[in-house]
Amino acid sequence: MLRIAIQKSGRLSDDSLKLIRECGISFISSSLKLKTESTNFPLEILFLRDDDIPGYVADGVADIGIVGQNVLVEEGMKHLSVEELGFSRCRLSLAIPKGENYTSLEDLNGKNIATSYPNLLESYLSERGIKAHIHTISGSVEIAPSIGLADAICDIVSSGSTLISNGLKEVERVFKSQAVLIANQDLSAEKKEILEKLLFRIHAVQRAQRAKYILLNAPNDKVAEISQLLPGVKSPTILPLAEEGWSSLHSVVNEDDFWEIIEKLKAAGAQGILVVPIEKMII
Ligand code: PRT
Ligand code: ZN
Repeated sequence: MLRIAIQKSGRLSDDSLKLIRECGISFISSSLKLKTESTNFPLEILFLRDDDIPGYVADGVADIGIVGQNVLVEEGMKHLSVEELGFSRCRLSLAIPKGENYTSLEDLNGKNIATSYPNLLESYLSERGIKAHIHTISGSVEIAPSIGLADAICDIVSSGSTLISNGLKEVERVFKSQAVLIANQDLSAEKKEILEKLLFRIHAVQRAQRAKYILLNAPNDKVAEISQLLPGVKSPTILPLAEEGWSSLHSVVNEDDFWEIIEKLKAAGAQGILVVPIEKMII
């Protein structure tokens, strides 16, 4: 049995549960329960505050966990990281009141900066030779300048709307973060094996998220040219259509290349292009 710690309620919770479910792992969850066991995979789920997850994993109370890189690195536990999960993307940024001039980081020399991430901020500033007074506060960091507590803040930004609504502007990006899977460094052979199985499933889910299944029709004399545009996993599947002189091509395209490829395919004579999501992808 492997024990995973995920955030009980917060920005990481839904996507963490969704990932576990997409890996085909079923469990009954209730907002009142602090732990639950899967009914079809040797996994127990603990629901905790995100800040406690790295410590519990390091101590072996949980074997693995899902947490933001910002919390992991702040707590000095980067070495536990196993896999980037691609969700809860955000950044830790420095921001100042929007009416103030800003030319470079030098402007923050000797200033008071409020943050919940003193370690990340301290190492960012000291690497750049800046000395500022860091005030550690645990929440509502964005109001610190307006109540006279600080000249600047260093906080998590995602859309940027919290900064705007508090009259602040982002001036430097200190750290880029996303959710990561972390693991205890001393897992038993049995637990390592379960973790490998889980990672295999996570990779299949992640690959599928980036990939799209594409089907299209093309005149036979264009098939070679269009196949060049559709490398797929190995090479495209080509099937004859009932209509003489036409074929159907099936392949996989990467979401990032998607629109560019579609344009090239149309230009090369492809018709009836269908693009459908893939649920799992094993190569
Ligand atoms: O109760 P618990 O301690 O478990 O949760 P928490 O309140 O400490 O954390 P939570 O749920 O707010 O965030 C969990 C993790 O989500 C963080 O550690 C980040 O890795 C990640 N994450 C992603 C974010 C954001 N986006 C985010 N926007 N964490 C916080 N915010 C906050 C930010 O602090 C600011 O107040 O949202 C505001 C900014 O958002 P925008 O969209 O207005 O820029
Ligand atoms: Zn927290």
